[in-house]
Amino acid sequence: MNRKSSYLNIEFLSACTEAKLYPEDFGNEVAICGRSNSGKSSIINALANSKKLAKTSNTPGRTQSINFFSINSDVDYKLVDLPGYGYAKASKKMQKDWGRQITNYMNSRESLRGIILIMDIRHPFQKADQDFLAWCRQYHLPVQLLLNKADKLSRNQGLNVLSASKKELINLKLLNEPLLFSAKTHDGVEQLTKNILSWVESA
Ligand SMILES: Nc1nc2c(ncn2[C@@H]2O[C@H](COP(=O)(O)OP(=O)(O)O)[C@@H](O)[C@H]2O)c(=O)[nH]1
Ligand SMILES: [Mg+2]
Repeated sequence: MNRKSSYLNIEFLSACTEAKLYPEDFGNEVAICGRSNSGKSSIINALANSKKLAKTSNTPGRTQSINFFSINSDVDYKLVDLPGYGYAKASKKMQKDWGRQITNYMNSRESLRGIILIMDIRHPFQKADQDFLAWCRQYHLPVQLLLNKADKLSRNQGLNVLSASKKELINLKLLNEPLLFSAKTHDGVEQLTKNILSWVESA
């Protein structure tokens, strides 16, 4: 592993719509979740310094798979791209499918060590985010909040959202520091890389 690089070597493993298709449940993994369009795919690409590892899209809301990636060619370390939630035009059936998929995954996955939660910095802590956070707490999982698309705000505006978000998280008894992030400028990539490695390596 190249420890000097602030990027991760991320390789696609599989896209799964059923729990029985997941890669074997061993080692340590970190899952990325957030509202549709918050930038999950772009963040995975930014972490790998790639443009095409994960598909980015302006048309959210298709039935999605859970996508598994390996980190730094180590079969024990995985990154998991969970389907996004909160898509305004999602049908009842899609919402139910989402709930079923995420519940199956979170309930069954022994190797899950933490959640990276993505919010669009311009629209943080929406109802669906609050629900998801409450859910993470039930599983006693650490949560790393990324305030993504920080390039869309001025530095000062970004810092204001950051400090308000810290307070929100403390109220929810979630103690990991939120991060200002931009998948576009790669602001925050270095810190997130460190945090992911410390989660998967120290478990
Ligand atoms: N300006 C800016 N746009 C972003 C950023 N991250 C994602 N986007 C854009 O937001 C849209 C949704 O991104 P995507 O990665 O597909 O989101 P996902 O649905 O959460 O996987 C795309 O048009 C991206 O180019 C960011 O940090 N800054
Ligand atoms: Mg995506």
